[in-house]
Amino acid sequence: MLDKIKSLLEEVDSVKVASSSELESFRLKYLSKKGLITSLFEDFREVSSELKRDVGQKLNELKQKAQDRYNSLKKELESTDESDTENDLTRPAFPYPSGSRHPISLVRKEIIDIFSRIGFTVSEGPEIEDDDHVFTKLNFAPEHPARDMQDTFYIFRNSPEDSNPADILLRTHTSSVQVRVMHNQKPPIRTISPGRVFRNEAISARAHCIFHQIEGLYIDANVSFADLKQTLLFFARELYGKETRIRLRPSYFPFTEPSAEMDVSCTICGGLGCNVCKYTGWLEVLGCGMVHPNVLEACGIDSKKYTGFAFGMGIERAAMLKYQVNDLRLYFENDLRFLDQFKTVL
Ligand code: 2U9
Repeated sequence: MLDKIKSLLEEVDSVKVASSSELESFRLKYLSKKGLITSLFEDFREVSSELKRDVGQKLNELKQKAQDRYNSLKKELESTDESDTENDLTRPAFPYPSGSRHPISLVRKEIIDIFSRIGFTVSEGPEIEDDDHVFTKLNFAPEHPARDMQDTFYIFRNSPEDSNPADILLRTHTSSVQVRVMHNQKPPIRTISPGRVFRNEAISARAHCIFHQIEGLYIDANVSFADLKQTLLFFARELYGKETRIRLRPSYFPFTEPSAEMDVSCTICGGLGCNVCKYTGWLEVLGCGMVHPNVLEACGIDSKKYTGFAFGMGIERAAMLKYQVNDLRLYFENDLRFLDQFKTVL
C-alpha cells in the first residue's frame, strides 16, 4: 500500500490540465467519493495495526497533496481563462471599427471610372518637377506670373546668370505628366492624369496650397472642338446626372487655343437659381481647350498631322459640389467627425 501511495503522490504532483473539463477529470479520478484516494481509505481498514500509523500518515499526506494540487490547478486555469472565452462560439464579436474612403478618393475614382469607360488610360508622374515640364513646354512665357515664387514652390532655383537653367519645383498642375506621356508615346493618346498639385497660396476656406487635379488629354488626327464638347457632355451627365446641361465660355490658358471654361447646370436647383449657384443656374467645373500647336511641337508631336484637346479640373471643387462641403480645409484635416460621414459611400 505504501508503494501505491508513493506512486500516486508522484502522479498527482506531475498532473497538468489545459481546460476546466480536464480539471474535473482530475477531481473525479483522485478526490471524488469513487476516486482512487477514497478507495485507498477503504483499503486502509484492512491494514495491520503495526503499519496503521505510518500508512495513515502517508494517506493523509496524499489526500492533502491532491487537494492542494487541485486548488492550484484551478487557480492557474482561472488566470488564463481566455481559452474558455476564445472557444465560446455564442459570444458576440468585437465591434471592429471600419474605416472609410476619403471624399477626394471617392470622387477621383468616380471621375477615373467615367473616363475609363470611353477609352482613357490613367498616367501618373512626379510631384517634384522641373521648370521645363511644368512651364516651358506648356507654352508659358519666360516672364509668366505663374513662374513667380509667390505662386510656385521652388525647391531649387538658379540665378538668371547660372549656366544650368533647370529650376526644380513642386508641380502646379498635372499637365507636366501629360508632357511626359507625349514625349514617350505616339498618338493616338487618350489619357487622364490625377494627382496632387502645389501652389503658393495662403490657406483659407476657399484656397489651399495643396489640392488635387485631374487633367485629360486626347491627341490624334482630326480631333476637333466638337469631340471635346461631346466628351465633356458625356462626363458631366455621368458625374452630375442625366439631366445635366453644359455651357462653354471663352477663356485663356497658355497651353490651349482656343480655351474655354465649362459650367454645368446647377446640381442643386437644376438651373432655376439657388444660393449654391448664386442664382445664376450654373456652376463652373473645369477648364479646357484645343492643345496649343506650340505645346505639341515642344513635346515632339507634328502639329500639322495631329490635333488634340485637353481639360483640367480640381477634385476638391468636384467634391464640394457633390457633397456640399464648402470649406476646403476639411479635406486636409483628417478629422474623423468629417471622414466618418463618408462611411456608407463605397
Ligand atoms: C497638355 C496640354 C494642355 C489641361 C487644361 C485646364 C484647361 C484648366 C484648371 C482647372 C481648375 C486647373 O485645378 S485647376 O486650377 N485647368 O483650366 N487644364 S486645359 O491642358 C493641357 C494639359 C496637358 C499637354
